Amino acid sequence: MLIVSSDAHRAHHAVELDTGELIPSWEHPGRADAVSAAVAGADLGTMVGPDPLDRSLVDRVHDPVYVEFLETAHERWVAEGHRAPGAMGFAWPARGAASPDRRPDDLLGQLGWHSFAADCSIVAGTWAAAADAAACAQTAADAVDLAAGAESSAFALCRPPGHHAGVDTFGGYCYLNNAAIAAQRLLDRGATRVALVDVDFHHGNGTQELFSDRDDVAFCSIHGDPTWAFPWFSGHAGETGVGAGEGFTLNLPLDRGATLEVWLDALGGGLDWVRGHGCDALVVSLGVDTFEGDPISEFALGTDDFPAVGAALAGLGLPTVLVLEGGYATDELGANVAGVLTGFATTAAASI
Ligand code: OKP
Ligand code: ZN
Repeated sequence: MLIVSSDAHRAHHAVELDTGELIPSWEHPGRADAVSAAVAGADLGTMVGPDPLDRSLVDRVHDPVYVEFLETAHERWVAEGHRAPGAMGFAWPARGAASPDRRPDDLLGQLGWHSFAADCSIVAGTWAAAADAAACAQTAADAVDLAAGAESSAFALCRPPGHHAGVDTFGGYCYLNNAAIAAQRLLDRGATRVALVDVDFHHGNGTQELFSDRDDVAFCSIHGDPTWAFPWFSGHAGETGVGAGEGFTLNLPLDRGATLEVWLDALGGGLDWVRGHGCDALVVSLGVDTFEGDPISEFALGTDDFPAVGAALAGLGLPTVLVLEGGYATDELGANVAGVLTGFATTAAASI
């Protein structure tokens, strides 16, 4: 398994608005460093840096106006003389009350226009980190052999994560949708349909938005039920895709406290659904915030459970790109991610 990572993430350290307080973000540089150390120690494969980012790939996944906004927002923030290190909006186009398609000219207005949550901000290093994370996903997607099975796999050690980033919005610690960029790259390389399985605790609302009207990506997400879990406004079982994409989205919301048994039962259903959709490659949005000790999530998987997650995913027998998403229990994060990857690699090797 090729491992793709970059050090550019270290300059992205932001604050978040958490229950009325501005705090250092739960999504911090120590996360990627912990994953990197654990993955190196697990001897899973060669570690490389990313190839240069293909901007046209990013511009086909996201609105190019949004990508340009992300790239320039911090320099505009500095030029306007604001004191805070990070650019963050504070007013959003509310449901039912906003003029459609009237993007404001002003930076603060655009920060609201292009975001859906105040749990992340744009600091000096954010664009470079997000662009390199996307490049890691692109490079991992280029590394897998589309004619092979699960024995051909790559891990993109992305930070910041990506699955909450939509067509033209950031939020939930995500700016560019790394997993969607990997999926689009696999399609560009000749895959006819890509399965995108999101095992992060939170609903992959950005990924769902990007692909909901398409039939070339089958998207399945297992997550805390949006009646009580972030991002609250999507991820219900009734959301199954729209137009040509009808039937190509599957949401599996679960109650609080899901154990491995409950959770794997849902994943099994999701993987059977994927098997019925004729996919020739797999992208995994790999969050391990399903861990029982995660400080901001409410499932109950143990460190010893994670290899079974990887083994189940390898059971699809598809060439696979695993993309890092969430996981905030920093002390156990490395072991939990390495556990998934080891379970995946062991099962994939046994199936050849
Ligand atoms: C990103 B990913 C904690 C605030 C949490 C939203 C969580 C974003 C999760 N009180 N902010 O899906 O892991
Ligand atoms: Zn998450």
